[in-house]
Amino acid sequence: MKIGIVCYPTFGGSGVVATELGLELSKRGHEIHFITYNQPVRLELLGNNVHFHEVSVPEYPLFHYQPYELALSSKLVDMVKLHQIEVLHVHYAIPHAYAAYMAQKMLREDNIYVPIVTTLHGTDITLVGSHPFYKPAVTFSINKSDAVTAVSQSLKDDTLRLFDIKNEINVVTNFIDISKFNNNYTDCQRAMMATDDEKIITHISNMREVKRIPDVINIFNAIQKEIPAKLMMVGEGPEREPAERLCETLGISDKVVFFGNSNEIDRILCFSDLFLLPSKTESFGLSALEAMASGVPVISSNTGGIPEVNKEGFSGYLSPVGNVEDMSKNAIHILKDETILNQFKINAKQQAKHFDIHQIVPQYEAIYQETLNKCKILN
Ligand code: GMT
Repeated sequence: MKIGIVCYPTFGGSGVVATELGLELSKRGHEIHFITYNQPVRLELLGNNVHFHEVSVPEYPLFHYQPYELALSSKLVDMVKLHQIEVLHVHYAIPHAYAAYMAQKMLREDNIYVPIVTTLHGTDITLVGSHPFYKPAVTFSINKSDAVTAVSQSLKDDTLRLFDIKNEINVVTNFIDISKFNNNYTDCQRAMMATDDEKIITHISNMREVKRIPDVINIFNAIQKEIPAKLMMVGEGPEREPAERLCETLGISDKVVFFGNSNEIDRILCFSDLFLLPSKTESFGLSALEAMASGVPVISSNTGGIPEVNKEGFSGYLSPVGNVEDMSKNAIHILKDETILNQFKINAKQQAKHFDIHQIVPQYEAIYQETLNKCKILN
């Protein structure tokens, strides 16, 4: 199949999922065309079956906002025609589903029908999409897609609650290539980060308010009072600077390392003992799954889709949003006893296997095929 994938190419779960999906589909013999404004961050190798088409938005001084959707829908039209793309899979509703719908309409003028599969990722629904300024366009684009998927049952429920949806929503969970998270690195550089008696706690995110970064720092502060520990903060975002200041105020700056964005999170997770994800909302929590795949237990909030990923008392613990005391207590419980910690590490890895890429990608293939068949009958 020739599949066009539209996503945000930046650090962020939806772009990571779209990229990994495209790479796996190409390994399974499909021809993949990434259509976006930059090469996706985790897309390092462009093979024969994987192509990247850049969407450029010319700057024009008259415009206060440059019209990205317009440039994207025009590019989609051109690429579908040039490469005979059969299915467009758009990740993140805003503005991708909307731009794809416009492209579909334009192509129709030339008697080309390309079905659209829209995958909802979370913030496109819970934080941004449901804002009254966007809601009518988001509702319309979801209803006009030929197939819709959500990355968790919780996100499907939220979408049905917040929007007037006429389309069926299929839950296709996020996934992970377990083999990429094999932490038997011979060069796992733990010794560079901590002494043997120190535990390593990690948090990875794009450090926006929704991630509750002060909670991460406060949980770590409580842990380090009981157990020698270091905190690895990975990612960039508006909450980073306030977090660095909070570390200074608490007098723990020497125990916290801020890495910035990293393409090698598997190398950081390979020496981590515990992962913190106290988010206010999270449709899935891909970073928690990546941690678990590396054998790192997770202390998280019990919001959104996280309980579908992190299992209470097995792969980690879940607490109500903002309950720093409970999260700290659970973290210390896991970390203070080596036998308990090792059991949680084994469990975390086992739990991650439920989301292996080889189980999930065929679900997308089936949706593409079904959608194509349905469209052939209708046209
Ligand atoms: O939350 C982020 O930092 C990024 C955001 C995105 O759109 O890339 O993540 C959302 O999609 C991810 C992939 O499906 C999910 O794992 C995240 O839980 C979801 N974020 C939220 O719902 C806040």
